Amino acid sequence: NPAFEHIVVEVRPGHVGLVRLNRPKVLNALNAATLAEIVTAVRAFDADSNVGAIVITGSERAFAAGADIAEMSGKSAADLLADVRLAQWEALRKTSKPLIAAVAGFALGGGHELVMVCDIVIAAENAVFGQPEINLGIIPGAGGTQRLARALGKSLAMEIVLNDRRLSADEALRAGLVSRVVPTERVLDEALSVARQIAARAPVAVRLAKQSVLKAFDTTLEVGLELERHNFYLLFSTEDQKEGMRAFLEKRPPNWKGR
Ligand code: CO8
Repeated sequence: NPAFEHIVVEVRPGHVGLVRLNRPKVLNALNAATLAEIVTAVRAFDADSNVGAIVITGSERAFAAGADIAEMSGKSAADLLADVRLAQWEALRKTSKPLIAAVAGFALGGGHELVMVCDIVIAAENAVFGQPEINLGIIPGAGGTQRLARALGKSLAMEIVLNDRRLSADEALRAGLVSRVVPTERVLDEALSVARQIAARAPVAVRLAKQSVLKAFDTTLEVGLELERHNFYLLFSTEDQKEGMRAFLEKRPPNWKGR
């Protein structure tokens, strides 16, 4: 797509939208223009009825080595506050379709925060996760402190954020940050395969399933359980619920309509 300079965007077989970060000279550092392109591409896939799941990946050497330090170094607080492109970042959180990260190499700083905004993370054996902002005299600014604490617990989150502790793929798996580790050359195929499987499922159920699981991270159990129950009831208003149960009883595969 010629509209993009820093990323490569394509629809892969099986209704999967793929966003590949492509700034190899700076290990996919996320300057504001790259961030804006990622947000634009993900939003377009989210609105595209031909896409059922979205994969974000980088290169074998780096998923993304963080915000672009060269671009950031001269900024004032007011500059950052006024930069709408940083605020757009929040839009990724509102994506309704599943976001799957295929991570090889460095996922540091803002790159790691991009990983954590994804719903499922598949790691290559060579992946390295961390928040090295402390070395620059700053802290994570795109959700790192909050999502790490929720995902990994206090002690490990503190080591990572306060003392630049980096996690290997296996450590990230044990900590629950990623759900699979695969040989490096297989990481994109594995993520595409998971994405294809999810894209073939009942779309409204997938959407409400994602929304319900995410709720667990930002509210009380009481409110989360209530949302789950409402979404559960809501799905009984879809044709796909009738079809799914009829297909089971008739011992045949379901034919999802997405409504
Ligand atoms: N920004 C700009 N350029 C970068 C970055 C970066 N984050 N990371 C690497 N590069 C550049 C290097 O400067 C180098 O350029 P050149 O070839 O011109 O010298 C090139 O990429 C290759 O890097 P190295 O030579 O350093 O490669 P190594 O294999 O020796 O080291 C590392 C790889 C360990 C990843 C190292 O490059 C490094 O430490 N990078 C910086 C990591 C970092 O500190 N990241 C955090 C940045 S701060 C941040 O992310 C705040 C987030 C705020 C939220 C914003 C929303 C996303």
